[in-house]
Amino acid sequence: MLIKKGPDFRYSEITPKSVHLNRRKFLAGVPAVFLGARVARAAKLPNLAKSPFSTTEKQNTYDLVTHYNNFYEFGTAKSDPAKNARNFKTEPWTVSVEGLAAKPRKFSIEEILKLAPIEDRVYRHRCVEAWSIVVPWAGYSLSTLLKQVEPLPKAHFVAFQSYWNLRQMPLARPNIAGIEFPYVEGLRLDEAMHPLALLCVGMYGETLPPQDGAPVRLVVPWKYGFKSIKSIVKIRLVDKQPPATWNLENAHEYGFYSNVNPHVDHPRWSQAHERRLPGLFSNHPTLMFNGYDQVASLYSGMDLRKYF
Ligand SMILES: Nc1nc2c(c(=O)[nH]1)N[C@H]1C(S)=C(S)[C@@H](COP(=O)(O)O)O[C@H]1N2
Ligand SMILES: [Mo]
Repeated sequence: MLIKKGPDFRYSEITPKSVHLNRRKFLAGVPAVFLGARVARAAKLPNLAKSPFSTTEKQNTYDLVTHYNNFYEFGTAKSDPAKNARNFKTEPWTVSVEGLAAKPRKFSIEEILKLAPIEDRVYRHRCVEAWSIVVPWAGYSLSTLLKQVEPLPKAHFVAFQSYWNLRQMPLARPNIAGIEFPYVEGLRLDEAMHPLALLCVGMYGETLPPQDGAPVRLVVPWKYGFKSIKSIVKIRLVDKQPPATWNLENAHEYGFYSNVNPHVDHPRWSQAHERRLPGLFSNHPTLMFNGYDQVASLYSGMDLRKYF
């Protein structure tokens, strides 16, 4: 069903008028049989609330942020996801929030969008590859979703899992991408409950484009980018430290914590400086916790060289 009119809220109904009208005009001439595999379009997220966590640094352009991606399910080159995720079908979408919780349940993406006011949060995003970008993400604290299911006292970690489907993601194979799938990540529960940890449903005031992790991803701004898992389908409250994709791949190079830290180099390159895109030179000093000092208390008493 393409444009359904009914009492139930649909993701497509938050599409801006202009896009809707243009699509209608375009679709009017297309036989319905070709419309089965409809693709979610970026839609306006109206009335975004401002966030006190936003940086005032200059934002990168939408064009850069949507054409310089890491999303190995859609290819390993930075330019691959923009091309290969173009037809990624993300409707319908549900996220199962399960495990050690009093009220585990599934949430449709429509429910997630309505759970709390969506905020505009401008974060600096720091990849482990020593480049960084500034993006106006849209979402709300992950804690809002986790509280819905009432984590039990024995839940100490949160495990996340990305969508994985070879029909939609033919490149998402270990022999092609060099990592195992599905992509998985984890946080300690207190990290996941920190208000800075963002459940992200959009960017630049619109829903997420496929290459940036539609329809819902994490953004954990004090950690290296690979912790910010994309296109999430499962969130599980667990008692032990869960597996994380890059740590599984090479535990010597990628730790579970992966806090941005200028004093702990990657074995193959320095983390002391970063390249602030679109700049060409790695000449900006890396900030501890990527500048998000308010998380420091989460790690008091921990040796961050050992727990890197
Ligand atoms: N499922 C999944 N999530 C992922 C990745 C991935 O390959 N697959 N790459 C990670 C890495 S290394 C980074 S730097 C960020 C990139 O997010 P962006 O493309 O929106 O900037 O996504 C992270 N999340
Ligand atoms: Mo990354």
